[in-house]
Amino acid sequence: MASRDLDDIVAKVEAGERLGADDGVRLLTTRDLLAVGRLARLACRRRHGDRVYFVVNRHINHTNVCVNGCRFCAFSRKPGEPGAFTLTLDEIEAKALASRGLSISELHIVGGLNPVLDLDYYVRMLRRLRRVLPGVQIKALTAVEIDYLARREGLTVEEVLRVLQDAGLVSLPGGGAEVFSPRVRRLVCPQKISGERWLEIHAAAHRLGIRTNATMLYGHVETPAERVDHLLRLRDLQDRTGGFLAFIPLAFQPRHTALSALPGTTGCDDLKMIAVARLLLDNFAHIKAYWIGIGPGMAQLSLHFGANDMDGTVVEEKISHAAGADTPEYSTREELVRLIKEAGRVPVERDALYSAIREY
Ligand code: V47
Ligand code: SF4
Repeated sequence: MASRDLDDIVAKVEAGERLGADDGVRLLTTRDLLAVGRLARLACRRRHGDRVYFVVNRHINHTNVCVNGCRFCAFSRKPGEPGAFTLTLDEIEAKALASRGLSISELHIVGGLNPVLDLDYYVRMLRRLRRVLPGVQIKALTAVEIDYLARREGLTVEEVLRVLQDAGLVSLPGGGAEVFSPRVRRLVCPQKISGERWLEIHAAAHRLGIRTNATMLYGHVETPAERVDHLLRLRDLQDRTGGFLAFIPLAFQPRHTALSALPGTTGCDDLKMIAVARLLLDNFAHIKAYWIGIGPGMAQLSLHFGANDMDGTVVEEKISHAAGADTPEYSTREELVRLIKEAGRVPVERDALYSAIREY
């Protein structure tokens, strides 16, 4: 029997009423996982019916050199440290071209804050990729990288975004958001831009017509209230701009990081995080289950807990795998279609901006 202590929240969701911070904390902390899942599934199916999206994409990490040193990151290296790499434009082009046979529709490009790379490197990268793969949309550079480039070049964020947009940038990935709480940022990423700055940069992108994603790195030192605060700040900005495409909860992978003593997330936590995101982010169309972080099986289950997107084929993933993720690094179109169909849903292949390419 389901417990009755969420009855008032159930009534709100059924009536299509907006949930508040207290509701969010209660949903995150209840033991009644299935009740939360049922509500999230209702909210998701109201919007999307049976359709679940996926994208045939490729990730490229152009450099792991980073001056920031976030404590949860096992991917980055200081300039000159063993294992540091920076890809040349020829190497980036070769990686992109290697995926040509897969008919990818999105390139996802992120890296560290590398003092050697100037705006011109990124402009030439985007132009070259657009020339060799003209039909492929490029989602590149987190708000953290945009801020770094603006400061490095003495330009405003708007100026940097405009230059990148002209060179072919279509959207920004959601990285760098972590948890907005200043307390959490002080503990896990003290050198990173503030939550306010992250939100400002996404607002600037939205003003220029650049759509963006949002993430939250969960499962380290944050409290339930801090998770909820993060989601509500995203919801506020989305009310003002409507520029966010998707929210992606990122499950913290602790191995090889300065926080390796932490245990990482559990299956119940992963499912609840997806469900609560769906319920609180009532103005976000898409909640993505990132199978790289939680595994293909959990990502498939999360389609019954409010997720409507399985992300993509990815091909090569370095950030979560540097931190010990034991998932594969790539998937195939066929495997994503199979996972979605076996969950009883209709797979829809999409591009970076969520235009449908093909229904299976
Ligand atoms: O911002 C770093 C996270 C992010 C770890 O927009 C870690 O479609 C887990 O933003 N364990 C970058 N996560 C990845 C990212 C992303 C991924 C997939 C899709 C999209 C999208 C965006 O990776 C960073 C940071 O939050 N990260 N270290 C770690 N140990
Ligand atoms: Fe650098 Fe990003 Fe890693 Fe932080 S998470 S150290 S900003 S690469």
